Amino acid sequence: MTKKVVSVQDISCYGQCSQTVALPVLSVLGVETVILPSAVLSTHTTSFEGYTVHDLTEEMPKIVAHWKKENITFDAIYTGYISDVRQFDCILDLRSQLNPGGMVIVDPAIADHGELYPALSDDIVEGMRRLVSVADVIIPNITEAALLTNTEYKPDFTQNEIEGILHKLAALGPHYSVITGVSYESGKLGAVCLDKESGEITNYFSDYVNKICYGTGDIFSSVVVGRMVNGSSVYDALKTASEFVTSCIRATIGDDEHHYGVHFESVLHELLK
Ligand code: PXL
Repeated sequence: MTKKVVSVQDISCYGQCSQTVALPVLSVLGVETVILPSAVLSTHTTSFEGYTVHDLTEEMPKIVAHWKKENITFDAIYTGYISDVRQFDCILDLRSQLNPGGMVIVDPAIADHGELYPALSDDIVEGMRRLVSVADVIIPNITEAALLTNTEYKPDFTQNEIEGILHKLAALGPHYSVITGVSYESGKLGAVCLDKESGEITNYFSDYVNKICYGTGDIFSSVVVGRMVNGSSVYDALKTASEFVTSCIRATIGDDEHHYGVHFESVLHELLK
């Protein structure tokens, strides 16, 4: 049976991130994707100036209430960029009403390169900790992992330090704590994961491609969600996601005009394998 996922994140109308990448990626992985938009923005907030933000905090509970009346349920809740701290109550309600016992996968998309995203306020971190505490899987980058665990950020954490942060993330609640964008040797970049129950840490690294691209975290998480909701192990999900993001970045090399996202469309077929 086709699995059904609700993707809770913003619509950045232009910019190849959040809902506009979650939809195609999850669809190609054979998952029915329902969206609960947290906000509508003209663009995402990291590569553009003067973007517009229309917050949907008031609308979200009404959408959830209607779904409840229709007896709609989900196999998984997937959350990304949340534009206002008041939205966490709605997401926790969605979980208890429409997804009891289902999977919760949280990409705490709040920060990168040591900085909170510009349109967010500091209270988003505490709200995100509440959501992380009910998650099965969390997929922060290094900056987000540091913020969630009150660890001072630096760009070059050692393997020991990363593993210390993984244990602190696990203490917040999730079964699987992943950190993305980790590198322990030059030429390799990937993700590390702590399974709280077994205590096992697994790593998957792919070839590092020397180009900075936006939107790759959202593509990575969408692949992990699609694979895991279809029953794959966390290791296989991380492997598919890392290799796919690497392909997306390679597909964007040479197009210097394309600063805001990656050309995922030309390699999307790789997910059909
Ligand atoms: O890719 C994460 C993301 C999602 N949504 C919005 C963003 C960002 C990152 O900057 O600004 C609106």
